[in-house]
Amino acid sequence: MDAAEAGKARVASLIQDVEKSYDDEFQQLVHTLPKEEGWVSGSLYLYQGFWWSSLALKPMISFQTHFQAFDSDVIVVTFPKCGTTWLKALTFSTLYRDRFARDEHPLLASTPHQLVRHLEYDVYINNPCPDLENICVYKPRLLATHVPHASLPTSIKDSKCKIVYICRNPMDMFISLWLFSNKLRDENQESLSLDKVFDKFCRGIHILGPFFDHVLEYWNASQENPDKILFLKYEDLKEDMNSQLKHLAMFLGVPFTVDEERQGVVEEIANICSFEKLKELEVNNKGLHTSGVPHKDFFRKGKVGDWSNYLTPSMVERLEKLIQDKLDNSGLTFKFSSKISQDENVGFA
Ligand code: PAP
Repeated sequence: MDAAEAGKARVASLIQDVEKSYDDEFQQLVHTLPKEEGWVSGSLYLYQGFWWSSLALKPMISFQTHFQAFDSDVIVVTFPKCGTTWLKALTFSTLYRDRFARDEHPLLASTPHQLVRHLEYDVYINNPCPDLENICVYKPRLLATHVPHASLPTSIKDSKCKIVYICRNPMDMFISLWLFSNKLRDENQESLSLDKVFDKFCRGIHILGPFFDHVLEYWNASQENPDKILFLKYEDLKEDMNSQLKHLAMFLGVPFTVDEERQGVVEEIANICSFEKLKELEVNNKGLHTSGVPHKDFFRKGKVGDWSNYLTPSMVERLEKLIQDKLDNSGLTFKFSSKISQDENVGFA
């Protein structure tokens, strides 16, 4: 069995196991929730205004109920397929850069997802009260989640811990999610057609959807409290990694020194975390993540604007309208192409 087949089998069996593990109380809760067919196996449940997979719902509620934040914690929050893998690598490499020698960078031996553990898709999956002190080898603790702002554990909101959020233009995010979901579908499931999932996406029925609600919650919270939440965009990282990295380091309270800048530390971090570098490392090409996803499936094309190879003009038109409706007056804009021109900006800069 190759990694792709092993991944499909693992995802399907994990979802079955998790669903079987629902106790009576949880079953009762689940029965009250609106339900839709998932894009992979299992179902999507609408919980606190967002669609959760049957795999992550229970662990997310454990996380929400039991997690105690420290003031020193750093939480990477992402919308799925918006740069989770990349931001984990960048934040880890920036925050802990004085802990390892350059030629012994932990990213050479572990995947970004192993170094920055995901709360609901990893650490809380098999354990409602995981030992986070042991799980987080380096301190301050650095962890990741997709949880919407309104559903964050109170201690994250009330403490001084920092949140780094990343999102991406919804067209590239959607295509990435569609292709990723198709890779993970069971052998006996048909591939998801673009038409069918596009309509679901526009109606917000997808993992952690609606996309715009998730993004706007964090956008508004970051505007209100910029010292607490750093709001990043995938396209900005692609366009100007060095200044984005300096901004990240400053936000985390570990600004690059003049000496570090002279020595090229910023460029080194950008380089080791780059799509090209991570994609070719052996560690990212073998094995499965705790959620069953083959590690290599977190790396596909890593480009801005790939949506133009898939979306039809009428799909683009529908999405542009949706973007305008949702983001109007929010001050949030997206870039849709790596060669930015005024025409290619929707949302609108
Ligand atoms: P997740 O939310 O499921 O953990 P996430 O890492 O956000 O996944 O999404 C994967 C996307 O990020 C893929 O995009 P694509 O399908 O459009 O190609 C993947 O290629 C891209 N990606 C992964 N690592 C990097 C990186 N180092 N630099 C840029 N893009 C990356």
